[in-house]
Amino acid sequence: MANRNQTLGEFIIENQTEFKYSSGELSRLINSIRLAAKVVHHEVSKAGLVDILGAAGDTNIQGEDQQKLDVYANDIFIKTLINREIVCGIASEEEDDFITVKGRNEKNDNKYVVLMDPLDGSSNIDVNVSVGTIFSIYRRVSPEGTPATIEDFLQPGHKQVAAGYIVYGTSTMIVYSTGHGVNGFTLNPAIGTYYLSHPNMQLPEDGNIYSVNEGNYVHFPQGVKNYIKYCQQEEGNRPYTSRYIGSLVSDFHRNLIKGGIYLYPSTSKDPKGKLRLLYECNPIAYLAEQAGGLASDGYGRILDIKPTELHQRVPFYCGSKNMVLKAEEFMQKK
Ligand code: AHM
Ligand code: MG
Repeated sequence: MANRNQTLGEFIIENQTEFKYSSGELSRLINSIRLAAKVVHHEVSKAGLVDILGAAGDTNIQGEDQQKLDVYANDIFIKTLINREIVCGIASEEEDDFITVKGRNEKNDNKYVVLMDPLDGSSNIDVNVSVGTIFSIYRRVSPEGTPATIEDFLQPGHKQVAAGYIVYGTSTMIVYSTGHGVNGFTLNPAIGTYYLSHPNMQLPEDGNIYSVNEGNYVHFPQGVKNYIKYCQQEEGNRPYTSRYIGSLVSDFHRNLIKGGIYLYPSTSKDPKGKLRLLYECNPIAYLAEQAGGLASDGYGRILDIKPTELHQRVPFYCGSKNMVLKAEEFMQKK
């Protein structure tokens, strides 16, 4: 029976033996993410005061340049991760190339790489709508003692050793998995502590929510158009409800709790879709599967794709198992 008074710190210690590699290291890594997330939470929660405190590009009262929040979040996560001496490399949506981290005594012996989208859906910031951070963690494949290489980052998603997201919503939450189910922790901002609020999260096998930017409808493949019409037909538990925030973390988080499907298909303008495989789709797909759901590019499992580029895009269909299978069926008929 999960103990809802349990803090994230206690949970990490209690469950670290489940991790098949040296447990302390992964715990320190998750700890650094939880710390950076608190700092970003604090800054995001002030975003509405931007007219008072100064916008990005302005100089604040201390003479410091104000940064855009996504740049700020990127800096905070990178600095915090580097300080813990666990990662040998970091890739971020905000960085063209990956960063190598030499580690203690410049020995290049840290074992993990982290890939992240430090502030996803950041266009929502201006209108006070939830945004998120997404992260993905792998063991390096290059030899310890040498600098991280691109191969460390271009691993298929099923090789992830942990993944998760932070949603900066009405509450700030960390949701993550180390391969033993998915757990969610809610931040009590008054004391800076996360509590286990959503133990062992399970994606309902069926749902009645579909989440897609229907403004792109005319550009969707015929299979997706047919699936959307199917969602809107009156039969059984259909028509489904349409819910789309335009912030992947928030849309996925809602569907994870309530049951639903998120779609970002290819379009005639963007044949590979919009979302990034390595730091958006893979970590969300890992969580979906850990919670009993599925994630597909329309034809096969997201986590089996062998990446070829750091910023690769991929069509994305993710959520309740039976809904993703149905969407695939429509895609494959066409
Ligand atoms: P971003 O990384 O530039 O923020 O873009 C990713 C976001 C996702 O969070 C969201 O689901 C999607 O883009 C929304 O795109 P659109 O506005 O095309 O519907
Ligand atoms: Mg993004």
